[in-house]
Amino acid sequence: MNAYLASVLENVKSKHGNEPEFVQTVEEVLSSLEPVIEKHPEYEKVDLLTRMVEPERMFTFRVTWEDDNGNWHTNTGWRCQFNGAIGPYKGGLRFQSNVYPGIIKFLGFEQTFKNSLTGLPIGGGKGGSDFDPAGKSDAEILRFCQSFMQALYRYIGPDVDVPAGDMGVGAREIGYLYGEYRRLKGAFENGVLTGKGFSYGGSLIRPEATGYGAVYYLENVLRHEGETLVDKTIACAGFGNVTWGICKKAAELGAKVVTLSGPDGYVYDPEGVITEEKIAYLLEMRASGRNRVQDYADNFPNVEFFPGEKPWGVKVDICMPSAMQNDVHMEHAKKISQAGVKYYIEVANMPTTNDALKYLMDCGMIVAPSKAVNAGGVATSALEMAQNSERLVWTAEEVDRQLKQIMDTIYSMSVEAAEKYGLDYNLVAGANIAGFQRVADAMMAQGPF
Ligand code: 2IT
Repeated sequence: MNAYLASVLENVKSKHGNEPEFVQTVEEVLSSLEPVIEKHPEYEKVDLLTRMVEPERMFTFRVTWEDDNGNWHTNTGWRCQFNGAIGPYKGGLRFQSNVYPGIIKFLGFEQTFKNSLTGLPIGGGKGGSDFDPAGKSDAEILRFCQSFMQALYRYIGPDVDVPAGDMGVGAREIGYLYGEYRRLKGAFENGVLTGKGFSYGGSLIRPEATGYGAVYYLENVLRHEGETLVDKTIACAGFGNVTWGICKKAAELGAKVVTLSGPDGYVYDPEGVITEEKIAYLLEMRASGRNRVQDYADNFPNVEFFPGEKPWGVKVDICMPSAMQNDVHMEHAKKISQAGVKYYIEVANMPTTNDALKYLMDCGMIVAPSKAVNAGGVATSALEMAQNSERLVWTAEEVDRQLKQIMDTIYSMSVEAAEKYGLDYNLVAGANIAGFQRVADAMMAQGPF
């Protein structure tokens, strides 16, 4: 990292030392940008990077709700409108008890580069609450979502800021949030949220899109090595919506996901999560709200459950960490390398600590970064926005075709950006550079604000 980038990072560290996830993602992105900054002194001249690591706007709001026993609770909500240079702010809402400004900021920063990579007109945003949806009744979730939207609705809109789901926010929550927005605005502005149900403006393939997109990206990586998905084994983490989409598409293309994980441990299914019944069961597990992966082992024969452990170190061809941030630490990276894994394809947002990611790359493993790999989700959200503004409904085939094309383009743009700056086949740096470039161009064009 050159002196300019180092000084930007130092400032972020001193200002956000109590937000380690944000510092981590800034460090990861800046460490790829040295060749770009050296070639473009105009960026340093206007201190573009300091501007880029500062959210345009971030606000906090009170969310008060009543539980089923008549007790009142107060949570905090946040929305970070990180960068709107290339389009309306766009990004999910996360409801999880560990949410705090550092999580929202890291996700908003990642989202800015990811959205840029899609090539579509969406800026970066993220939001959420420290509300814990686990064990809440449907009526409690409804009241929480209504209260959340009452605070947020003035600050979002189809051309302003378009939230979506993330952990803890799925189709049910989006429905409740949208219902409240529509009531407050008195208008059918369904382009204000994505991930909606199909009956009121949701896009076909959106539920599958993040997982499908990840597998489409993976196909490109395999093709580069002269390989295909047929007979490949994949270790996934988590068992949520994204992992479900990976299982489905991988099975369709002849590969098999053999591990899933949860807060309680991981399961190993040597036959793979490949049958319709098994894939559908993941949705049941999620809907049950139990948040237990052991249920999968209890429900299907020949599946082993490893309590309290992670699936990193299982012998597979491909690792796809698809659960959450910082799931893979140095100790896991070493196990992954020892297990002879050839491909490490990040899926969750920032699933790897920076030292572990560097270690895996230094081992010679083929590493792909989440901001490229999981961009199919938000890309399909942008396709949902396009359908809403055109008042049209595209077929599943049409959305899927566009999704695949977008993923192929993200992959090739990343490869080309790395090559352009003499970095060989470095998908991590390539994604950072390609994502940066478009936002930088737009910010330079729009003047200093
Ligand atoms: O991390 C992500 O890209 C998302 N949670 C989806 C965001 C979106 O607007 O669809």
